Amino acid sequence: VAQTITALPDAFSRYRTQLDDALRAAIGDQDHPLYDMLRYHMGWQDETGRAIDVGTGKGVRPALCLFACEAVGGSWKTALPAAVAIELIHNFSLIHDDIQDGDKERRHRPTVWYIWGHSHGMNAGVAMNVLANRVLAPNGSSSLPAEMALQVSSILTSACREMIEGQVLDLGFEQRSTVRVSDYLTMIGKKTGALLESSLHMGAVIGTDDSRFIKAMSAFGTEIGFMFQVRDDMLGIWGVQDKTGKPTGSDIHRRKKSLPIVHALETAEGSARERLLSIYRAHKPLTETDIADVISIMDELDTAGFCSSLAKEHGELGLQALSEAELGPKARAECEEMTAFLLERDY
Ligand code: GRG
Repeated sequence: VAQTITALPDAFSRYRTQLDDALRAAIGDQDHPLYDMLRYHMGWQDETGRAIDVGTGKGVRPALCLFACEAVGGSWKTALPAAVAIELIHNFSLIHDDIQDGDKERRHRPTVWYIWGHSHGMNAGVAMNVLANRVLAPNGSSSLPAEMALQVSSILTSACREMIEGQVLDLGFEQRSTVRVSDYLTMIGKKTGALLESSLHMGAVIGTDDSRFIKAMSAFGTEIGFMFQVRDDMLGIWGVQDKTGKPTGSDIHRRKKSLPIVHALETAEGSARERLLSIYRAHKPLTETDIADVISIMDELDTAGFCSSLAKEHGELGLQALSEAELGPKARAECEEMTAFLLERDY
């Protein structure tokens, strides 16, 4: 996996302070064990409740939402409730995903369920979801006009439903011996793409009523959603633990049907195919040799090259879709910069 040469785009950092303040306000400071778990997950507290600041997630979705609002001519602060809601929904999905996958670590820290157990992990995830809905409720803390809050909330709810559909497909793939690249693309379009698309879609809807801009932003989001998950899958195999928080080869260890393995299973022939199938069908934990063999088969098949090209292709499709609307030159340049960054990110 190539080193990141692109610097963090300004759009991913310039909203950060206000976004963090708004997220903290949405989660609140109640002295109650539920909120301790939420604040722990966000990286604001340690597991004993002491305040810390270890840095949260990358905040890609809220940044895209605020950016989209600004890029179509709106004032980005008006989109803060949508940005907060999307980040809370994303974190709800991560808390539940960690339970479903049995992951003990996320963002270099023990996961919520690993500390408090499955039941509390489920409670924490659902609470994140409920708080997200409350931020956008017309009579809630949202500063959006009621009609706008309703419209944005409906975009977010649909995306959340699609995300869960995608997660169900993904879990189903683990039980199947054959998954085609096309099945995989359908799955990630839902699991990851829907939320990324809705980030830009909501931001654009808040910033303008010009449907060309809204459509262009939404189409851009769909494509960078594909790109984002393909890159995520590459990092799950060839990523470096210090950066990603996951050991190199971690998705092979878990027999996840991520894109690299889907590609390898679809294209390998002869003894390589037999070897892959025997590793993926066995019911015992994978050995270091199994993992090294899978990686060497992927090398032979240039699986990394296939994944990179696919990611790049979707990035280009996204930028093409944007050309349907005439964004200002600064906004256009920033879209290109964000696309390049997300294509090459190593964390
Ligand atoms: C069971 C009701 C119910 C819901 C669960 C678990 C779930 C629905 C959906 C999971 C969706 C999921 C985990 C998608 C993966 C998307 C992805 C690439 C996550 C990593 O996103 P980053 O890199 O994370 O933006 P950070 O840490 O930066 O926030």
